[in-house]
Amino acid sequence: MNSDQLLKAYYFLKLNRALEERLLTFYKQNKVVGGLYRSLGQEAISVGTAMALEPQDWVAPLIRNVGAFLVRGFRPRDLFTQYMAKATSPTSGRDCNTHFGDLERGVVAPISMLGAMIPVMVGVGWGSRLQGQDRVGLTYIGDGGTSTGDFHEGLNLASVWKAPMVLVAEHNQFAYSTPTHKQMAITDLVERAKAYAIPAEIVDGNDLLAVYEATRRALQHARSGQGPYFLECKTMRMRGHAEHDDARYVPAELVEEWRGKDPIDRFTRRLLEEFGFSRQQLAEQDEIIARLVEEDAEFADQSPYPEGSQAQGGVFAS
Ligand SMILES: Cc1ncc(C[n+]2csc(CCOP(=O)(O)OP(=O)(O)O)c2C)c(N)n1
Repeated sequence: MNSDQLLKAYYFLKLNRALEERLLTFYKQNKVVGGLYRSLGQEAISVGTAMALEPQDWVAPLIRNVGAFLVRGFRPRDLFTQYMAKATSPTSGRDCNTHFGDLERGVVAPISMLGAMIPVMVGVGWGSRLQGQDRVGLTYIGDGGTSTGDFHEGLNLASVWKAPMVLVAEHNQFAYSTPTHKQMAITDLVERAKAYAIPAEIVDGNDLLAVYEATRRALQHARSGQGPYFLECKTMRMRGHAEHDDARYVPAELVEEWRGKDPIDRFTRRLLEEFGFSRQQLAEQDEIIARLVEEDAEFADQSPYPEGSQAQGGVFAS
């Protein structure tokens, strides 16, 4: 990354976190419709992978990938209004949280069933290959999601067809309340990809630059016609599954250990100590972020709910 990109990465990491912190306040005020799923401690994965994409590539973010939406040009207000089911949201209040996309921005809206986006993104990558276009499809999966049938079928299909697809597995130790060792007899998710002859690597998911560089390698591999690539990003889910879940099943020492590996703290230290940024430069970004988050939070708070009569608009082709 050059220095512009480094500063951008800082901006997106901090924006990702500030946005979710503001959402937490809305949640406590009972203004969020449904659950609030956070990516606390996992921000470097969404931001690092999305920043590695080329503009023509496609990405399918899941609930923990707010950072990918931001990198692709969505604003905090898009997430706020989605979470609050406001008429001004990308789905006009018809769907919640991260259940939205935008074909113009190359963002495919997620399907809730875990693993289902893998065959979809295999199709996106393969379709673009058939059209002679240079696009890679990238999506994400949690450790729990790697135990679904769609994961295995999708990876097998991707490998046999050599589809330009990159799968980023966020190994955050828990699938809801189930620790990885209680749902699979392996410790590394890469084993699952290797079973389908897909090249796979383990990445420190809390190191933004490591994630970015590994994703560049993965995309290069997929783009060159060699087929899919699998990244296992080791990380930790620092909150419950969603905010209603106090995660009492997670040992306190484990959370403490990972608090010391916070991806934003680590990246900030490197910017200051290794890449020559000043505290002043970072503080300027923090101010821009705080203003944007407040402006967009206000916008969402003031936005109306949709009219009932509009419920079917955009659902069926006219
Ligand atoms: C096929 C399927 N089964 C169950 C669910 C309900 N569900 C949503 S998220 C989740 C836990 C996912 O754990 P993991 O894949 O490890 O991702 P994480 O939440 O840790 O990021 C479950 C069981 C679902 N969405 N899809």
